[in-house]
Amino acid sequence: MSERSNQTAAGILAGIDSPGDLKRLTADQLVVLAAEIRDFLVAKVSRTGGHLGPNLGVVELTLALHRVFDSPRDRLLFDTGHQAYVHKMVTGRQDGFDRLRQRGGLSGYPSQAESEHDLIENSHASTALSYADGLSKAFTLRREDRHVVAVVGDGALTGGMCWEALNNIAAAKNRLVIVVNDNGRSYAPTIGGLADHLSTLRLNPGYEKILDLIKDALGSTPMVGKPMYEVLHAVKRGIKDAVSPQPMFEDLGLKYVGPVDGHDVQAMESALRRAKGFNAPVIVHAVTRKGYGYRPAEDDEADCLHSPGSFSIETGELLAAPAVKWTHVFADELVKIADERPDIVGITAAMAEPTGMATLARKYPERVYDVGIAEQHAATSAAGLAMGGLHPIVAVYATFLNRAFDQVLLDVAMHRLPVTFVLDRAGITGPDGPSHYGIWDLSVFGVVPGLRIAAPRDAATLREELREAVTIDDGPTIVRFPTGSVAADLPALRRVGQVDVLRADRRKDVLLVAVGAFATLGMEVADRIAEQGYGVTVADPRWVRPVPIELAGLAREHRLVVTLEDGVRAGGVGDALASMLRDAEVSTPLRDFGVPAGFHPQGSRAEILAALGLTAQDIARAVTESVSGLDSETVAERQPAP
Ligand SMILES: Cc1ncc(C[n+]2csc(CCOP(=O)(O)OP(=O)(O)O)c2C)c(N)n1
Repeated sequence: MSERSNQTAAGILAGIDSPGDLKRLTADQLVVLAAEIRDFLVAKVSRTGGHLGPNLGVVELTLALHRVFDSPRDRLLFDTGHQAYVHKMVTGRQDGFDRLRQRGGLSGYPSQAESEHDLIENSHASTALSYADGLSKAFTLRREDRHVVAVVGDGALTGGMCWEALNNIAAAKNRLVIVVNDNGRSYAPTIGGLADHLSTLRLNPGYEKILDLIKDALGSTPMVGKPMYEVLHAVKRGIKDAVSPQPMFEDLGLKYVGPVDGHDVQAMESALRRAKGFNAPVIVHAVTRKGYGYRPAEDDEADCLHSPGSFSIETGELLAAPAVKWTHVFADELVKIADERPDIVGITAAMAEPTGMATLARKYPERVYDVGIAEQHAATSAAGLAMGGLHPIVAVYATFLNRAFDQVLLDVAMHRLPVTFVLDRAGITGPDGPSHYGIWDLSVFGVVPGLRIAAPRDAATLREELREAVTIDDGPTIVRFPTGSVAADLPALRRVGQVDVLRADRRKDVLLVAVGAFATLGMEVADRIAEQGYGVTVADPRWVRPVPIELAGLAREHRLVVTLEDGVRAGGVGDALASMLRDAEVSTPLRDFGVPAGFHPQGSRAEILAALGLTAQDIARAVTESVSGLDSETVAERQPAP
């Protein structure tokens, strides 16, 4: 490996600006290039943070793809898209890596705005095969002579959409290449029947022999002639049926090529060329190693440095000082609750460590279920667990529960089942960009009858509200909190019904209803409004759906109601409170501050909130203008108490 500290592209890499440049390289040059790419990735991602392990694992695979296919005429689709860095590097975007995932910088996922080589921007897993199915149908119908190639990980293959797509792809019989990037891992080792099948293959000593066999035969013969293929095919069938998933895919009606050593460019190229020639749906099974070529990533048991923040190149250790994160508070409290209540079980959708569910799994392994990247299944499986007398906690990122709306609505809520969904990374998250923002949950799940949503403001209320959630036994609950470190506890002055009052000035001009972690922002806004001579009450509803009725009484006493939430305004808590005030015939005007519905670009959480005008300064200015514009009648004159 060359010098890791090398920050700019050098050697062969510096001369690669487009896929055409790759096609001119010799086999030896490709080996050097792969090493240079790894150095580049490690150097850049060590500074910006980003998806390291997955990209180190697809270097050769990506080079082979671009040499065999003709992007953008042929369409390369990356499932999830977190493994597209190498693709970006060879499609003219090396310079962007200094500002990877930063505001205005290179996206961490494919992005149509960045390049004609990119198509799918969605970073939610298991979609690429469906896109590919549609694209290949379109090319066929329009008689366009173009190939569609989808790269999908074994982790993403645990998502149900992939199987729905495979079923259709097999039936449609169109020309389509599916590259399964099988590294045996999602974040952690991939779970499930398919994963077991694939890992049996990897562990089988016969497999190594097959790889050697294929390598020997194909390594020196990039273009495999038909006779050679027939021989190999015959040899492989003999050994491989016992150790590969070929029969499974072939039973589905898909051709299968593999297993291929995904770190051997020549072998990958040969397999892809063969697949390309089939003119039918075909699976190319590439076996790779997550984090390949960078020891700290290969050795990282938790997730092969799946997506670290900035880190030391020498050791792979993170540079950020450890801080108490929302996730840790949840994880620790969950274990305490589970100690007391044997009916508490956990579900994670392939994200045990990032959601904190791993803490429970370490203590009670038999009480935590990793269902794979299968949020819909997670919700309905939780319904089944609840029907069986347990209280499941489903811990997912807020953005990913969107997928399971129907399951939450009908499978869980309609059956009034006690399932608690814990939504981590709610609100504006940051560098992962628009498809990772957890800004839809309050609106989307706010309409689910019988579902109660808690938005804790700090560590103490997270513990408290989680405990309240698990005592609710006649329907589902959501507990949602943001990303990052948890700020200092914000104690309440008093509790009115279920509402915490955090500040109560003598003058009652503005009632500021702050949702969850925005309570801290609310207190800052209140300070600024108070400096202008207005009196402010700051209330944290704690449970935001249904909206607590106590807020109607508080609203009646004030001249203006202001809501602050870290979620889309449309259908959010502000909307819900406005509707509740109308029903209660409270005519106090309401201004709601939240995230405009839209696909907001990446950046740090603070940058994005500032761009959206969700800073104490901006909100205070707007509120002060509103309240100063109100007539000076007293509240009592306008609204006689009922
Ligand atoms: C619907 C959904 N759930 C969860 C995630 C979070 N996630 C991102 S990558 C990943 C693992 C993907 O594993 P795999 O497809 O095998 O790719 P690898 O990282 O191993 O290359 C997960 C769970 C996601 N992107 N989408």
